[in-house]
Amino acid sequence: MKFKNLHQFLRQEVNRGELGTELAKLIVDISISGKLLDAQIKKYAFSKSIINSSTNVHGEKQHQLDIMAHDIFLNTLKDGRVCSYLISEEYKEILELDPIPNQSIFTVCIDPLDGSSNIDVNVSVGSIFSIYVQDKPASKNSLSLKSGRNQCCGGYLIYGPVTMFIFTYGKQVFGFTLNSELGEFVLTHDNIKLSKEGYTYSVNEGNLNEFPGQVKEYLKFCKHHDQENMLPYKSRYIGSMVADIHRTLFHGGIFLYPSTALFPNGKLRLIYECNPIALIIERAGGLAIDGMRPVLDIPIMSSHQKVPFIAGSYNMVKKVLHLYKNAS
Ligand code: AHM
Ligand code: MG
Repeated sequence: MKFKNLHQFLRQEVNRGELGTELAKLIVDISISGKLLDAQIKKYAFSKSIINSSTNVHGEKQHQLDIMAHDIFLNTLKDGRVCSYLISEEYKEILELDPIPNQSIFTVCIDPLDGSSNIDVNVSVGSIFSIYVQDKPASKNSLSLKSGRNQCCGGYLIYGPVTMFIFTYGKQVFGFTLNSELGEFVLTHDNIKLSKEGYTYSVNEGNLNEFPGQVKEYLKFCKHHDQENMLPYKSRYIGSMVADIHRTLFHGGIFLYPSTALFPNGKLRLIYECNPIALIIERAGGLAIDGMRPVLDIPIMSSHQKVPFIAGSYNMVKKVLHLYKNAS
């Protein structure tokens, strides 16, 4: 593949009419936040002095890096002056920024640092983002995002052995890798596709007894022996969604965070965790559902709403969908 950094790529896409200038600027701002955060993670991941005992809006333990990550995205987007509203996992209210007047109205939704509970053991973590463009000014308290189908762009950064930036707008999913010598994201994966079949399942099986019957039945299927059909499937669960999804996207498979008896809406949040991942998975040829319906069709009711989430290779997720439909 010919060398192309993120700026060259975006400029070409703008020239071709595939991408608007303002959206291209937002993508650049997100990539800058990712580079800054990457450096902070490497510096502070094991630093005991910055682990604090605060809790976020969801009552979950917050790592100091969660707060740093939020601040990095907020400040970069503020300076970029393209984003109008920011919704962050780490902040209860919708944040109103100060964009240059008379341009499109963009709302960015972010999970600034997903999987931060894994940081101290050097497991890959990530940032997840979703972008909407609105026609008319929205009121700060009720943004009319409607559903994930309206995202104009969605993606994630994964901070692993190498840092990658995966995103989609239009029809394709692109992957860029941070070249540490150049300090730049370089196009390494053009038009990423997810295989229709997969042979790996990824779920926190400690919750098995709490799962709906359909999920229990599917997991039973994953574990039965049928060599011809590559069963039993392999079990792989990191507990850092970006890492589990990244493996699923590149190797095929299924990721599940279903409802449980205690948490009927699961754990993951719709607008800044599930929707952007669902957009990538669908664009790559896979499927993402909450059990009965595509995640991207779920009406957005509030900023921090949770949904059950099942995503991955098309045929695997379809099988779970059938189990849900047959049971209803
Ligand atoms: P976080 O946003 O507070 O990091 O929580 C989300 C994470 C996901 O990355 C991961 O899929 C999930 O929580 C793991 O949850 P569990 O420990 O219940 O399996
Ligand atoms: Mg998260």
